[in-house]
Amino acid sequence: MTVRVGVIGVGMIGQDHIRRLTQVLSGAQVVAVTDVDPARAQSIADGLTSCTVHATGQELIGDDAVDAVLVTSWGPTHEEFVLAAIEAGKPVFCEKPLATTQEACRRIVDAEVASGKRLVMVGFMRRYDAPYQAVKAAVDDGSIGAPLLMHCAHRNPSVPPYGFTTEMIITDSAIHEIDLVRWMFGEEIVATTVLKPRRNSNAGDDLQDPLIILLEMASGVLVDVEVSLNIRYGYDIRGEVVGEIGTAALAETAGAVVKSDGRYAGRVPASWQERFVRAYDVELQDWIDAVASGGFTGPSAWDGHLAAVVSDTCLEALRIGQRVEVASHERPDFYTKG
Ligand code: NAI
Ligand code: ISE
Repeated sequence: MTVRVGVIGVGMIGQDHIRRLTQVLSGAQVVAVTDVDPARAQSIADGLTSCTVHATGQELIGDDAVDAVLVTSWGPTHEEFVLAAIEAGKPVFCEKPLATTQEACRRIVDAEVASGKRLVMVGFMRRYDAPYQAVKAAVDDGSIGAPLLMHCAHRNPSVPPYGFTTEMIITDSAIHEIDLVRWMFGEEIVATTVLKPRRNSNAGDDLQDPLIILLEMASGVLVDVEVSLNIRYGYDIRGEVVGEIGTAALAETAGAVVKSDGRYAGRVPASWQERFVRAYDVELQDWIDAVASGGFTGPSAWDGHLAAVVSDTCLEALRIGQRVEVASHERPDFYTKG
């Protein structure tokens, strides 16, 4: 079966996902697109075979030719499109964040549970990244002993000088680590503290960049996350788990480390598109295969909801400058089945 996909929001990642669906992966066809910028939607459709341009996301979701929906519009618009896809009974892949508040995520969870069918996958692609999977394997097989700490760095070369807020450092960037450590250690985050180091003078005037986010896991594992959004030298994602008898760290580079003339050098990726290119491929292929077989896979709406609960807690910790405990939430049975 070829899965006929409709894409809502054809900006940076929407276009990148369309490229992989049409040129890299198998089993999918992009049959419809929409964007609040209709000219952009039209120019993307013009580059595809038999692709309809819809005026709105709702219209696209209602199109009988669309089997499954890919939501790659701005975060605040995700809720309405994911809810509409659930209502239409169509599988939906939603880029992170699932929605921008825990209340909005909870409405999605409730709607999915009420529908009786798992339809939502969230784009936490780091779970599909081979280096992160290798670190998790070392944690799971006991070769570094019980994990005690994890050091993470999430460095972007730059973000636009306007429109990117300090809160988005948490809700848009650190949300990846929030999901990642729940997956890495198979347990929940119970408390968080957010620290404000000296400000990078390359950041926009209103941006407190970098931030240090401390995440306390239920077992006592402590995770520190440095998020720097204007570090200029490249897109650098680091992670190292410290265990009782060893450590496991993301490999420094996916390419070669070249040693010559008394020096060594390797490439720092330029962007998230470059660093995680394979992870996005594997993630979306996994989704297409699951949709084609009538099943489900990947990070769930519940994962998206819990990530939002923690990111809301981080926002509170940032606001009051103190440690804040994360409220516990009982997982509906619906999300433990299968
Ligand atoms: P972008 O601004 O480049 O693209 C968003 C597109 O959505 C724009 O073309 C905009 O016109 C369109 N749009 C906004 N509201 C819409 C609506 N109501 N209906 C239809 N179209 C609408 O943003 P970008 O960077 O592509 O991010 C999109 C989403 O993907 C965000 O949620 C972001 O957090 C996520 N993202 C995820 C990444 C990952 O590593 N998994 C990487 C980059 C973005
Ligand atoms: C962007 O939206 C992403 O999701 C990238 O993966 C992340 O590294 C970046 O910080 C975000 O702005």
